[in-house]
Amino acid sequence: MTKRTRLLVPIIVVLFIALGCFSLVRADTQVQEEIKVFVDTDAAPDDFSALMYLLRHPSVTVIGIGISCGVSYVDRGVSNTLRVLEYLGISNIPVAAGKYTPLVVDHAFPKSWRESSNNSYGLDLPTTSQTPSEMNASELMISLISGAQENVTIVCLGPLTNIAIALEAQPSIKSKIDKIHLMGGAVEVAGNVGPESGGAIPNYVAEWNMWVDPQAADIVFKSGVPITMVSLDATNHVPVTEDFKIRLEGVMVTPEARFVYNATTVGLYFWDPLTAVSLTNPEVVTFEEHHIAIVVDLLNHEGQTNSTGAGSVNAIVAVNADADTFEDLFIGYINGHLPTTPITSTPTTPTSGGPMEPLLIFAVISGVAVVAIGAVVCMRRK
Ligand SMILES: [Ca+2]
Repeated sequence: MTKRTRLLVPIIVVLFIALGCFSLVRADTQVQEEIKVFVDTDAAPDDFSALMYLLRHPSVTVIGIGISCGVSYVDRGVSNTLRVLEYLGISNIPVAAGKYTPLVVDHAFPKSWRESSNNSYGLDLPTTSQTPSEMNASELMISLISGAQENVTIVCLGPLTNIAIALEAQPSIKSKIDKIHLMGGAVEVAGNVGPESGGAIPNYVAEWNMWVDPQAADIVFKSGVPITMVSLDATNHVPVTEDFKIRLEGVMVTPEARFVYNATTVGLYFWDPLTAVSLTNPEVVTFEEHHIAIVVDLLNHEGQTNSTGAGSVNAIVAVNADADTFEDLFIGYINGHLPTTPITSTPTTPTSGGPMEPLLIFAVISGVAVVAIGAVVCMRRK
């Protein structure tokens, strides 16, 4: 081998390795398309944890937030959400108050739960000078979705009141909604209203969000807008465990991770966080297609989500969940680290490239490099 060849070989090797690494990084950053999201939430601690995941996720852009009449009182929900944004240093996302009561019924979460919103659930949040939108939640939803260049996904973490009002007031926005991705319902499992109210509300078939405003849920499920429903069937598989808290405590470095640590209570479930994670990574749940009908007027069944077994599919329902994968992704993103778990598409949002793409590119380029080096060496020997 000549002196010139000996100099050329390492240069070619370095060049191809650099190209391989560049393609690896480039392919990784192209893993998922941007998802524009409007979040409608009832501003409970697990809502804030889910919101932080969405705000942290590099593929998600939150364009606005509406507050529904759920666990929090609406005005407190608005101020607490603004304080959460202040805590994260975010000041460019509008937050709007929704309707103070359900459309028809007088259902509400237990008063003692709602009053916890008055002191922001004891969570340490800063005060803020940020002010709510002058629009109400439905008006803000209509305005942002109508004005968006791309279609928008609505993530609903509370009762469906504001969304039903928006769909009825401005049906034209339906064509600009990719889907409504919601936490709620119970298909094959029992509801949680009766058990969690200690029997004070004798409804053992409905989930809280659906029970609070069954008429709103009925409107949304009949709207024709694609729905993915993260039901109790799935969330029952992701309890908040002591192990989760210990694991998070051991690695948390971001404000989001510290907040989630303080906001999660062992014995409850990751209702809204599973909903958020299954938006970006649907592989954490198992989906089934259903035609869901909402019970609106049968005593002690209001808000029941019946899979009728007939009619066209109007909802893709998450019926199971992989707790380990969920926890990896949730902790990874809120803690500012890209998880090692491959990112995949949502059912209606195709991705470009899979986890094998960067490896294949690297392998091909490395192979070409080896062949090129061999050829150069052979030529020089001749
Ligand atoms: Ca919620």
